[in-house]
Amino acid sequence: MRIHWYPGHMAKTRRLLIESLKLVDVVVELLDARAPRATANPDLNALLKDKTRIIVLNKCDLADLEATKRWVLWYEAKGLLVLPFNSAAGNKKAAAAVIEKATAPLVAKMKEKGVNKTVRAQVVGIPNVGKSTFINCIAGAARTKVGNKPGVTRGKQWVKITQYFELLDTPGLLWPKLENEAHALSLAFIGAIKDEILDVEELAAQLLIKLQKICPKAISARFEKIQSETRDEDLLLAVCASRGFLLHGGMPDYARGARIVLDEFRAGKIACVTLDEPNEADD
Ligand SMILES: Nc1nc2c(ncn2[C@@H]2O[C@H](COP(=O)(O)OP(=O)(O)OP(=O)(O)O)[C@@H](O)[C@H]2O)c(=O)[nH]1
Ligand SMILES: [Mg+2]
Repeated sequence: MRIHWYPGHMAKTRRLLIESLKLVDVVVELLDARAPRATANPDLNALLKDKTRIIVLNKCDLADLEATKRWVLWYEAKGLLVLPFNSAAGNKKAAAAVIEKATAPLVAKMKEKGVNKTVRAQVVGIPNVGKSTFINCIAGAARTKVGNKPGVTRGKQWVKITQYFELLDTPGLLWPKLENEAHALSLAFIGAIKDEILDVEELAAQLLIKLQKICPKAISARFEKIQSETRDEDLLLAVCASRGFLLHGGMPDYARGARIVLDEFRAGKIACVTLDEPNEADD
């Protein structure tokens, strides 16, 4: 399945990012803990230059715990500050503390000059990764709009946390070309690409094939008609059979089956899985 993606507003979002980087001391890059590699923007290294950067492995409640530990070690080995986090139910102190740690040298330097530095942090990441939720978590209140679909935040928004600490929310940024097909699929599985532009039945079928490989027991437990011997091309049919999704005339309701597979996967109801590993060849 080839995923074509070139929305016009992404170019604008990229410009916005470049502009706003000039205003901040630190960048908090939110990755989805279920697919840290696929959700890392390959452009960001060049854009950030030597800007202080923190990695947050967000939605870690939906990812495989052991895989998250491996990703944390991998980022730490690169000398980066990294925090596995659940923004939907997270410890706001832990998130604020990691930003404080990253900016402590700058704050101390300014203090020596008699200035109480206001730390400004920008939160960046792909659409729907949880940027606005992360900011609300630190703020302890619903200060930015969130939603369970990509493209909710449309412009930049400053959120003042304390007199000396401000966070910048920005729209999600997807790079224009998704050259790596596996990464493109992962982005679509986790809901970073609008379903409206995708063939959801094909997407759900691909997701079932992937899950059958990485967590066969969980997938059979969720959809009882899926067995270890179920062929790849019959997985969606087995989902429909498991839930009794039939159209008039007895044909399987593939559209409904596909919707359920995507929704339940994204909500972590099938299994907590991580789709990519830190030691793959393309590092
Ligand atoms: N389970 C879980 N859900 C989360 C977490 N963080 C965010 N969410 C959910 O993910 C969805 C997207 O969150 P947003 O904060 O709107 O994402 P965003 O990155 O700001 O998205 P855009 O503004 O569209 O780029 C919402 O339904 C949140 O409740 C998390 O750590 N765990
Ligand atoms: Mg947002």
